[in-house]
Amino acid sequence: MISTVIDQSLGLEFPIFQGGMAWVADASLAAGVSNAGGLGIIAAMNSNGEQLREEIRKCKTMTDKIFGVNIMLMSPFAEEVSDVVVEEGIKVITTGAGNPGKYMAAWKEAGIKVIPVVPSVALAKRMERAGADAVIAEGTESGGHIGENTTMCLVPQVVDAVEIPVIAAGGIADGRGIAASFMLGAEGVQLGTRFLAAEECQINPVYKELVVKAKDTDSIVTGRYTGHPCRNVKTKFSKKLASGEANGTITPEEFEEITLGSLRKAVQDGNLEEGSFLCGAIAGMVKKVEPAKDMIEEMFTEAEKLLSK
Ligand code: TUI
Repeated sequence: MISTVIDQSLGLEFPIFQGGMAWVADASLAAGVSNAGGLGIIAAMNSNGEQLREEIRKCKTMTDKIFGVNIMLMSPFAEEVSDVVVEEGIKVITTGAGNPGKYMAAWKEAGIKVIPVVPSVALAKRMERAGADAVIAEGTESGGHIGENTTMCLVPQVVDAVEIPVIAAGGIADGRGIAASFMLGAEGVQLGTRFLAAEECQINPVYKELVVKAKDTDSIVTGRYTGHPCRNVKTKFSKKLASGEANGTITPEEFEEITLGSLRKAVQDGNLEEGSFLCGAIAGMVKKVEPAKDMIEEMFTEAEKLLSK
């Protein structure tokens, strides 16, 4: 049985987090993963304080297990949602796309475990100094907005640089990836793309089908020239953006305009013409839609077998 400081300190059955995917990670998915023994996470990204409170309360009716909230620090609502998590008694927060330093004191005072996502060693060290309880080292294989370093290179370097536990993310979708993460020194894993295919995940069926049908070469990174590179499923839309970026026919300002709201169009409407279907480079390994519980049990059975070799 795989057990680490992460599952022990959070009271999980398995040391696995579900990524706080914007527009995707709602009460249904978070409760599904938490009920399966992992840490389900609600994404606060697109919610204001009251919308997040409603989603948290809904999740409490769907599971009596621990679940977390991901706060996207670029959100215009970051300030208000940072209060709501305290008021609602949330025990774990993950953060992305910025430095959670200014909220740290209030969260720690409320006894919340704060686990920032970091794309580099420098940021991991800064987060440790600021009081983070652990960090999620996220490689460029991840879906959505990404850093430059790969999971294979980033995780061991972060493990060597900090004393707090490290959770590996990016390019993990089965027991082999989980076992590999532990070999790199991680104490846990975070998966996003695999959970897009969970039965409990409420995304448009068009999105699920794109992920399940994807092969190894079907993810594409767009928007490097805006300073916010983003990994998506290769579609006519994302390929058009990539070529406009490469040949200069779409300016960075036009790019931002075209992609504004495009994630919502993918998740809710399955809009292939104007939607950004964020996914990781591992989408080619996600083969079927199934309950989160079946995914987690199968992955940990496989990881345990590999690690005991
Ligand atoms: O946050 C992510 N991935 C995301 S967020 C997202 S939603 C979105 N939609 C439209 C525009 C912007 C976002 C889709 N995918 N991953 C975690 C992550 N955090 N990756 C990189 C970082 C990061 C970057 C800079 C963390 C900290 C940081 O700090 C800079 C600083 O202020 O020191």
